[in-house]
Amino acid sequence: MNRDSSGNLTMTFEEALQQKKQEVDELVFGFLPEEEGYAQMVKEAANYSVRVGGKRLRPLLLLETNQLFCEPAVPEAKPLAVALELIHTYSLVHDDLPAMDNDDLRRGNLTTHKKYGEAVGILAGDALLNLSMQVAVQAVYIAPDPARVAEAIHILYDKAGMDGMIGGQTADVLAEKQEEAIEADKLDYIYRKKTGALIEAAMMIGCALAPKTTRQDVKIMERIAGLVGMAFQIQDDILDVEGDEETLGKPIGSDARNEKSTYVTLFGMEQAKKEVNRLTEEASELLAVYAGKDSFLQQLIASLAGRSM
Ligand code: GRG
Repeated sequence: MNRDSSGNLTMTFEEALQQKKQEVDELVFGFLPEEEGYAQMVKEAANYSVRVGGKRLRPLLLLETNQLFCEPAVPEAKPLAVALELIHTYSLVHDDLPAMDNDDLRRGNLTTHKKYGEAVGILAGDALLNLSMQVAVQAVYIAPDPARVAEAIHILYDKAGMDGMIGGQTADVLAEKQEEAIEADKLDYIYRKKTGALIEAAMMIGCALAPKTTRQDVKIMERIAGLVGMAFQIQDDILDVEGDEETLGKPIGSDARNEKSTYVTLFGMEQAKKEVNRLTEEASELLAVYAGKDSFLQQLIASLAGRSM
């Protein structure tokens, strides 16, 4: 706890983050299926993938961006935030499969296919994507302005799709097969899409759902989130070289083992760290029009640049 200028006790950023993350956890868990019936195993696997942990960054960004424009957040932001986390989780489950990264550990635990087998792993990813849509449409029924929810759902599946995250993942998977080092503009595309697209979706949807925002505001959020997403991915590359395995919950050095081109292999560690800071500062400057530098959202974005997991 800290004291403000009037002597009142206030939560530190870390305490507020933990509290908000716990609220998101409870929100997301509330939409998970009962584990029963002949399809019990796929439900268990889907629930396991969600419950096993994670920073809940994307729903936090969505809800906090919404609150920039309307306090408290509009109720329809909640199903959209959950849907986004479900899409993110499905993407990790599929990314870990033998046909993609073939990883055994995620968030310090067995990956879904390692625990439940490959077929159920694939199905659990599919199920989470399907559930995301079932959850997202619930927002239509509680929204005073369904047109804004339609726009939000459009953004979500556009950013998750073939010109978004799936497009980036495809280019990434294909680039791993190429012999020579990756071209810088292709790496930029992969990072913007594979990692950046869902972060853009988070801030754009948060903004689009607020009653008085304009398309111009949503565009500005896309730009800010694009910078945040790029910094987030480059930091991921840095952590794969310098991170702590226990904190990360997975082995480091996987990029080097797979001879994968990353921002670090292309431009060096020093430049990578500089770039994370530069991108984060630019995002913070643009956001300052909407959010004071000591706001939770600004602090959240700043914390990502120094993250260790
Ligand atoms: C399979 C369609 C499909 C897409 C996969 C997200 C993704 C696309 C692949 C993951 C590859 C990867 C590890 C990228 C680094 C950045 C990233 C998205 C990390 C995971 O996100 P975090 O750190 O994860 O927010 P937690 O566990 O905290 O939720």
